[in-house]
Amino acid sequence: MAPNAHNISATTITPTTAFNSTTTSAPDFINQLLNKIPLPRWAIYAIAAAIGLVFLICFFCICIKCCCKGKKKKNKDEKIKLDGMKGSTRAALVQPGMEDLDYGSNNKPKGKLQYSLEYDFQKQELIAGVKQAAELLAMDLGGTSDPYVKVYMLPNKSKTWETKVYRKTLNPVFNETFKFQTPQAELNESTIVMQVYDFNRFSKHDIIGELRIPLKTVDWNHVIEEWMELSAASKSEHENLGEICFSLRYVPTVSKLNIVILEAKNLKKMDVGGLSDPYIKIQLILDKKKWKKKKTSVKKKTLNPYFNESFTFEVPFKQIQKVQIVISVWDHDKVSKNDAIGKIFLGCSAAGNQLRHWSDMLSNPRRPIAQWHTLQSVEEVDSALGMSYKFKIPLINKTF
Ligand SMILES: *[C@@H]1O[C@H](CO)[C@@H](O)[C@H](O)[C@H]1NC(C)=O
Ligand SMILES: *[C@@H]1O[C@H](CO)[C@@H](O)[C@H](O)[C@H]1NC(C)=O
Ligand SMILES: *[C@@H]1O[C@H](CO)[C@@H](O)[C@H](O)[C@H]1NC(C)=O
Ligand SMILES: *[C@@H]1O[C@H](CO)[C@@H](O)[C@H](O)[C@H]1NC(C)=O
Ligand SMILES: [Ca+2]
Repeated sequence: MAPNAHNISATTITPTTAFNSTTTSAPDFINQLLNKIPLPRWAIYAIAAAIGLVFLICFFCICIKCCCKGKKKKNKDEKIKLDGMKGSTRAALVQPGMEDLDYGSNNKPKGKLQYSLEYDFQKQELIAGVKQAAELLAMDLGGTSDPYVKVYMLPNKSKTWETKVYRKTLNPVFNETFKFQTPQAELNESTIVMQVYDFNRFSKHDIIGELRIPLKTVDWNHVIEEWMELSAASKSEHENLGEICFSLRYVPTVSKLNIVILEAKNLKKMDVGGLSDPYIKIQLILDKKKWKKKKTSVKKKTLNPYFNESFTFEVPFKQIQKVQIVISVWDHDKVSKNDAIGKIFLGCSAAGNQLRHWSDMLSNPRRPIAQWHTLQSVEEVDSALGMSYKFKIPLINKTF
């Protein structure tokens, strides 16, 4: 406090002194000035030294901060490079199964897409152009992809357009436009979605990345045409994947969690021109790690399987608050690797219907509570769980 006060008095004195002694030499001037300050010399020197020290510390702080920033940035760059390398070798050697995706790879660049947007006020239609993509993430053996783009509008996903598939390229030129009949008044609430997929002959197509453009931000006086980085498709909306019914029962006294998988219906067809062979996997997750898992038998050629299979897990009461249950529906496939049709997860960190089911179970110990659930996309659930799975080599590689 004290040095500060003296500092102020010193500066207030300065102007008058300076004005009176413009002709005196510098040392004299400083001496005069020091004499006018009602403090002993040593105190003034001490204050000056203190102020100097403070400045020096500030200077060092700034320097250190600058250096650290540089270092951090470098680390990040290295990390990205490492990730990218890992990704390309992985893609080149094997195709990871859906459940083996490494969620750290969500940060990996997906590539970029050049699109255009235009609104025809006369016809009340939106014209969305998919121009070209560049530097797409490789999804196939040999470090390439077979890209195509799906375009649709939200919230009313009435029509989904698709471009042609371009084989074995990471820089396709699509040059296609798609029209959406949309009244002007609804533009503000709409979002255009462009998703870049990798086509696969015998298995589920992988999504490479997506753009989501909220139309209220667009200035319709011009034709928009620009490049944009693709982001991970984590927020994809619910296409109709199907529904599943199961019951949950928890008995705290014996630490038993009982799950009865009852049935599923309207499952999405995974085999081209055929029915699926569904089975259900139940996975318990604790602290973001796979803990326990079980699965049902496979039901042949049906989209509405009936299971009525019961599973019991030992879950101590202190874990029940932390555990997450992932219930996923799979299509058993003898030819290629199995595909997940959809998933949901329950637990205290779940939301909506799933959270309701979970808390109903907890508030009714020993009683089985059954409920239907709408399946969500694998990507959506996995990104909500933020899991990091171990990478396993699948038995059968996805080939073209
Ligand atoms: C894109 O399509 C338009 C018309 O459909 C054509 O005039 C143009 O040359 C095409 N551009 C490329 C790069 O293929
Ligand atoms: C859409 O939003 C913009 C700005 O937010 C506003 O100027 C415009 O009037 C809105 N259009 C309609 C049709 O609501
Ligand atoms: C969505 O569709 C409903 C009825 O089909 C319509 O009333 C509504 O305005 C549409 N909303 C948008 C944003 O297109
Ligand atoms: C379901 O299984 C239980 C025992 O496992 C059995 O008692 C019950 O009758 C079965 N329900 C139906 C509808 O098959
Ligand atoms: Ca492919």
